[in-house]
Amino acid sequence: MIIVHHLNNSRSQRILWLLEELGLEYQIKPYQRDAQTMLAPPELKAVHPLGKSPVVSDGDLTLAESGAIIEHLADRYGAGRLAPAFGSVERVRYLYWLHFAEGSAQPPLLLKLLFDRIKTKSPMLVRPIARAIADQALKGYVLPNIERNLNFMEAELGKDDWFAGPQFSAADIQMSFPVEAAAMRAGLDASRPKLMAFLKKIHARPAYRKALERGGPYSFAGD
Ligand SMILES: N[C@@H](CCC(=O)N[C@@H](CS)C(=O)NCC(=O)O)C(=O)O
Repeated sequence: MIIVHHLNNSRSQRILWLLEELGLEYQIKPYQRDAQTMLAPPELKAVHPLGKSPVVSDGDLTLAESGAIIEHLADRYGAGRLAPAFGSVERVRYLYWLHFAEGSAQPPLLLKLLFDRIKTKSPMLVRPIARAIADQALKGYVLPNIERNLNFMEAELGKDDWFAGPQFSAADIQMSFPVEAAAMRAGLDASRPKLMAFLKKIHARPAYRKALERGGPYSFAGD
């Protein structure tokens, strides 16, 4: 039995969605973020030393890192579904987006989340200074990188219906988190119609909805 160590409002929602798309049986072990810090509870460190979610137990295997989990599950149980054939151009695009999501798209989104929090939550006495530093980092580095990434993603989705090509793939599941996070808190809006249409299409998929039912509330609020 596959067990998904699932933290509320987190990337592990993608794994539930993938498992629903593949029609596999699985168990959810739920964990709750600390309401103040948004961090995962210490129990997750007993499952994997980094104590982050998602982590999947699959028989003797314990695997963390969403991209690796998605690739493993699609290769082991997909029987050709949700992953383009080895040797095809789409396979390379698939690999690219599987890695881009966490390697390039998420870091500036996480930095924005942190700097936005510093601006509103630092102690009153130092808040003006904290705000000035955060604004400088946001303006000089974070926001231009988010903008460039979103422009690139929008242009790529103009080439085909999905990130890796004409067929829906697990790369779209992996990319859903940064696209959802950008829509929630980084200004992605109707000015980028391809990305907005992508969100609409994935949200309408029965497996996406089923995964939400099983995983519980999901607001893309945390990282
Ligand atoms: N690159 C990792 C990131 C894992 C990660 O940061 N997970 C977040 C949830 S979305 C987490 O566990 N945050 C709580 C914490 O850091 O304590 C992946 O894709 O699995």
